[in-house]
Amino acid sequence: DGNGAGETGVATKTKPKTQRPPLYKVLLLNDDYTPMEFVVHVLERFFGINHAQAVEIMLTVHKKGVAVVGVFSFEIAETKVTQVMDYARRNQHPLQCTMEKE
Ligand code: TYC
Repeated sequence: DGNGAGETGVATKTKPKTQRPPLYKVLLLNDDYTPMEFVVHVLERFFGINHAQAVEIMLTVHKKGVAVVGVFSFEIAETKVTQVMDYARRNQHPLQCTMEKE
């Protein structure tokens, strides 16, 4: 069963591996045109982030170029990216949102 070194000899132990689902980081990218207030609104609306935290994250993206806005299962991350991209496009802003495996 993987917990011995044969009928005789030195005993070994194999650790049972707990299966965890892979997680995905959702990233927001900086650009020169999307208004700061729009980005703050997106963070509040689609990620449930409070106003003060949303301003902080927006400024991090503005200064550093990118920031992680949340970590989710594949399906939730994909939904967030689609929602943000659709909402930005509907409002004619070039805001980019993407995801990557953690
Ligand atoms: N750089 C934008 C500006 O100066 C603001 C901005 C912040 C845009 C974060 C996108 O993900 C972003 N208006």
